Amino acid sequence: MRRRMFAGVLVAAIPLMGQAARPAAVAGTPCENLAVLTIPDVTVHAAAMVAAGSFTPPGAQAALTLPAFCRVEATARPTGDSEIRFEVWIPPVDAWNGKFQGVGNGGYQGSISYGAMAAALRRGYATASTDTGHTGDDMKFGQGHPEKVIDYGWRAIHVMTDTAKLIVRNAQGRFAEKSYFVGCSAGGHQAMSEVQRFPEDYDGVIAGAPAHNRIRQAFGFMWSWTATHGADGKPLLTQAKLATVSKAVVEACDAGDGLKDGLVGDPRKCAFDPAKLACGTGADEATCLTAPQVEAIRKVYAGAKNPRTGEQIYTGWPRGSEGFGDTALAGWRQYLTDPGEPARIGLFRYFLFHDPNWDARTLDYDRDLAYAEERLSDLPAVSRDLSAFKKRGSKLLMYGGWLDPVVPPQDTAAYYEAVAKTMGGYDKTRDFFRLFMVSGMGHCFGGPGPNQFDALTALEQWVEKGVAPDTLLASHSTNGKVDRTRPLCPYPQVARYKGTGSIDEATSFTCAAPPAAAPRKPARE
Ligand SMILES: [Ca+2]
Repeated sequence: MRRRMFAGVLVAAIPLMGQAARPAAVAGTPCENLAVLTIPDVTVHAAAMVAAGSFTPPGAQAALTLPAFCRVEATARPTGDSEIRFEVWIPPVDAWNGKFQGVGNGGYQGSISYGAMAAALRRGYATASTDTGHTGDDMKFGQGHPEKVIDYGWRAIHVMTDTAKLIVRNAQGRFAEKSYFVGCSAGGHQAMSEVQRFPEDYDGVIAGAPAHNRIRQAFGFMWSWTATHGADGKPLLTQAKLATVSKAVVEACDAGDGLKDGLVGDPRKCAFDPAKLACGTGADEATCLTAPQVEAIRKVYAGAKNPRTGEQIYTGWPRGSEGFGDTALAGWRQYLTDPGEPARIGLFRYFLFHDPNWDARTLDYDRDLAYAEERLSDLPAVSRDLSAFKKRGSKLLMYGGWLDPVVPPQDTAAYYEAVAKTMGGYDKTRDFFRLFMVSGMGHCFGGPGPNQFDALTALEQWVEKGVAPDTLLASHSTNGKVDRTRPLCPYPQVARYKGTGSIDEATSFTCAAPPAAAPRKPARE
């Protein structure tokens, strides 16, 4: 694995002295003066105070309401082909909580995450975000630009982190006391890359729905698109059919987790077969499945396999994720069935084969996987040895939704199990790394289950006070009104109903070992 450490030497506008531990009375550099910082391979384009009130980010439709901050805009060029834009937002010294927060991105989207920066700033953090070295989500940036693929894979976030910490130090007169990274989806991938490649960068890391198994996920998208489309490229399944399947999954498996609450606790324990919905001869209605539709769904559940060795390349998508809500992201539509071509086909066209006309039907799940893993080793972040991060004393909080139709939750849980095995068991893992799986949650948020929770406060308590999160309190709202709360439990524990009290109240639940693999009857207590 290539690892180009960013040479973070900074010629500061003020003398670097032993000021790190002193209180805020130490003067920093006025915001405007940060524009003249001389940082190797970095150009600071602008540094200016933004007054409290309304701020409309570049390219955005809606304005954000923000407290006052110093806005620094910069570009890093750690290689001759790099063009990594990033921003650093710094609260005035009396509003600063003394901490730094790097925030992640979504998809392959080459843009700065202003919304996430705003959330960090409102909590008093100095914060930074990058466009990861390109603009746009279509992956064409990688064609003939291997260094830009590396920037996307891991370098941009690290360079941003390194540089932003120094800029914050100059602005405030001291380094941040603690640094956090917060991300979901691609941001979860970035989080895991930092944990594995640069364990010194962050004291606390939140990795939501981590898309860190990046290459195999792309093979999974190819597999599931092929499974759900006819030879003519048309989708085999409509929204109505997908919704029918999700309803049938709940009917079949809701009670199997010990509590009939409209949610399937862990879909890996649900053996629902879509053949149960098979149409009668000749019929094709929204409430039933034709034989090709049954086959398509079975293949998506089963996941990509190597045809020669039988190896499972990537897990399938979970039962229940087909169409659990009305939006394209609340089911298979956005990433599997709606697209005219497989999602992330650009990885093959622009990153791997350098052929914009590459035909998905020529994909070889054996040789091409081996080739991709060799050539694109800068993309995934799936190392199971997190000992450098653990040894440093840093903490990692991961979460995933059991209905995620983008990053299959089985892959997230399997990764945690693999790390635990490598690190010497669950006991030696949960002292620095906890996973919270969320029943009834889709991709990063949303879904029929309680899916809103404050992971950052829990992580702050863990990092700063040594109080590890034994539960996270999650809530579900309808029209802005909370109608169910539930504890989230550190994997492999699950929330178990105590047997009395409302099933819509978190206090009626306790975290416990999961029920046996094949539950025979509802848990009593
Ligand atoms: Ca249930």
